[in-house]
Amino acid sequence: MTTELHETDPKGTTATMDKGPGHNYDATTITVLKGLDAVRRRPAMYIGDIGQRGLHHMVYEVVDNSVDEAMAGYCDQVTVEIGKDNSITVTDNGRGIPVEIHPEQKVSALEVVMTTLHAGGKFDHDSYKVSGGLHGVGVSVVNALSEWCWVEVTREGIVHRQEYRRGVPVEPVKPSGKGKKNGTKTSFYPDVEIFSKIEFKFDIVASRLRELAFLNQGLTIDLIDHRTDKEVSFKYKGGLGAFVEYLNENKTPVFSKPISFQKEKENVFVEVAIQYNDGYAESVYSYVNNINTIEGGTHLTGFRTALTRSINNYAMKYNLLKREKENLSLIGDDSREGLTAVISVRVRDPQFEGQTKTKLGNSEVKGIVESICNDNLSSYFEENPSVAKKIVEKLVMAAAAREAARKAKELTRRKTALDTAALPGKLADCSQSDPESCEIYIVEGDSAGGSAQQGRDRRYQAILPLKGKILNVEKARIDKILGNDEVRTLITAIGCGIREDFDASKARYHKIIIMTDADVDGSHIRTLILTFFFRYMRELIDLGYIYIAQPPLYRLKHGKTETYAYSDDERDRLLKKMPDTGVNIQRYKGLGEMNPEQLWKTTMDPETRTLLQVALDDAAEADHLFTKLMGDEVGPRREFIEQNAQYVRNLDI
Ligand code: 0RA
Repeated sequence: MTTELHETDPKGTTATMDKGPGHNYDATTITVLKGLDAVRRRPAMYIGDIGQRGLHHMVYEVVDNSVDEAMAGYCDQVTVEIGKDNSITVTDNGRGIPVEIHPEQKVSALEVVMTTLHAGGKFDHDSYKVSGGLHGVGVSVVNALSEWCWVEVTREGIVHRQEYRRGVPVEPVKPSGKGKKNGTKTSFYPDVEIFSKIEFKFDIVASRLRELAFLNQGLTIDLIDHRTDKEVSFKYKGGLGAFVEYLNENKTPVFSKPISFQKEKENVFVEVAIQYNDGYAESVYSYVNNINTIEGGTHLTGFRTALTRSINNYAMKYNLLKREKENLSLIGDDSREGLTAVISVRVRDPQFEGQTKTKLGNSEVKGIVESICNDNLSSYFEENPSVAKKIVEKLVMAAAAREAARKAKELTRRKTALDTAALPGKLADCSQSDPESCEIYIVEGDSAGGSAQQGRDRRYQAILPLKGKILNVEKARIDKILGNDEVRTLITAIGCGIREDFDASKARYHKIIIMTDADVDGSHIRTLILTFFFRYMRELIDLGYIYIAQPPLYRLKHGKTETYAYSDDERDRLLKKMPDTGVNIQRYKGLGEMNPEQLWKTTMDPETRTLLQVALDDAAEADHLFTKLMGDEVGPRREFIEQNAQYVRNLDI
C-alpha cells in the first residue's frame, strides 16, 4: 500500500495528465489535479484512515449525498450495492446532480462536483449540509481515492455519464442514453494503492444504513450484496421512536410506546424519542445532520436540562417526591437511569469541536432544544399521567440508590487516593510508571494469571487475574456494581475512576488488554469485561486503550520445531507446508495449558503478538448488541464471536 504516489512530482500533474484524453489542460484543470493529488497524498486527513474504517467511509460519503437529497425532500429511495468485485454502487431517485455547464469553470457542474474539493454544497444554499466532522468532505474525495469511478445522472429523460480514473475524468460529461426516472447513480472501486485491504463488511455497511433510515423517517434504503446475494431493506415509518424501540429490543420498557416529538424553531429542526426500561444504564445517542455526535454538545445539554427539569416540575406539582418523610429532588443522573433516548437535530451551519470533532458547539442550539423539549415533555406528562407516574416512581428509587452509591463510592475513592499501597493485592504491577508505555493484562483465572505473571516483561507489563465471571453490569445498579470485588479491583487497578469521577488522563496504562480463553466461557467473560468498559469507561475505548489478546488455538510440533496457529485456516495452511507424518497437533482449550514461555512467545511479546484494538465507530449498534448479549436470551450470546468482529480493528504490533 502506498500513499506517496507523486512524491517526485512537485506540480502533482504529470502522473495523471495522460489519463484524460479530450481535455484541455488549462489553469482550472491544474488546480483540480492539485486538489486530487493533495487527497491522495494525505488520504487519512480526508477520510480518517486508510484501513477498514476509512474504506467504509467512502461508502458513507456517497450515501450521505443521496440522504441530503432526501432531507431536502426530493428523494425517498436509496440503493447500495456491493459488487462481486467489492465495488460499490449507490443509486438514488433524487433530482440528479446538475449537469449544466458551470459558468466559471466552463465544464459540466457534475464534473466540478466530482473533481473539486468541497464543491458539493455550492448549488444548494438552503439545505442542511454537513461541515466538519468526518462526513461531508465531498464525493470528490471518494473519486480521488478510487481506482475507477463513474456517475450517471438522469435528468429530464436523458442519462449523462462521466468516468474517472483516480479522480481524473476520462472524457467530458456525455449523454449516454435515455432514462425515465430522475436520479443519480455513482459507482466506484477503491484504489489498491491507497487502501490496505478492499473488502466491505456487510454488517458494518448495514448498521450505518439502518441508522440513516431511523434518522430519516420514511426513507427506504436497500442494501444488496452481490457477493452473497444477501439483501436487506430499511424503512422506518416510526423514525426515532422505532430507533429507541430497536435499542430497547431486549430490555423491558417501563411504558409501551416511546415518547417522541419533532419541531422546528429558528431554522433548527429537533427530533426526540425517549423510553425508560427497567435497567440502570443510560443509552442516549445524539445526532447532528445525521452524524453521531459521540462527544455530545449543546443539543445534548439542552435535552438533558429539559428532561430533568420537566420531570422534577411534574413530580413536585403532584407531590410525588416524598419518600420516608424525606423530600427528594431528582438530579440529572437520576433522571437518566434506564433511559434510552435518541436526539437528532438539523442545523444549517454546525460547528464541530472536541478531540474527534463530534461535539456540537453552536451555543444557540442549547436554548432551542431545551425549550422544545420542555414544552413537549411537560404537555406529554400532563396528558399521560400514568406514564409520568411510572417514570417518577422509577427515578425516585434511583435517587434513593444514589445515596447508597455515594457511600460505596467513597470507599473506592479513598482507596485510590492512597498510592501503590492501595492497589489491589492481586495486581502484579509493572515497575515503570509512564502510562503510555505500560500495559495491563486482565486475565481470566488464577492459573493463567500465574503463567502470565511469570512470562511477562515486568518492566512494563502488569497482570491482573480476575476470578471467574465479573458482575454483569447490564443488570445491576451502580451501588451493587461498586460492591462487587472484581469490579472494584478493576477500577482501582486502572486508576481513572468511573462515571462522574471518571478522568481518562488518570489511566495508569494506555494498553488495557483482555486475555481470556478461546472458548465460549472465555468469550462470555470477555463480553462482560467489555460491557463494563462500554458502560462505565467508554472514553477508554474511544481513546483506543482497550485491546483483546489473541492466544493461539493450536500448537503444531514437528521434531523440535513448534509453530502456532491462531485460526483453523492457519492451521491447515501450516500443515500443508509440513511433512505428512510425525506432526503433533495440540488444541489449546485454555490459557492455563501454556507454560509461561509459550504464553509470552505467542500472546504477550510485542514483537510477535497480535492485538485487536476495540473500536466503536457505531456506539448505538454496539449498545444494541451488548444488550442483546447480556440480556436473558442465550441464543444471541453464541453468535458473539462472529458479531464481535465488527467492533475490533486488526492491529499488528
Ligand atoms: C444540488 C442541486 C440539485 C441536486 C443535487 C444537488 C443532488 C446531489 C446529489 C448527490 C447525490 N445525489 C444527488 N441528488 C441531487 C438539483 C438542482 C435542480 O434540479 O434544480
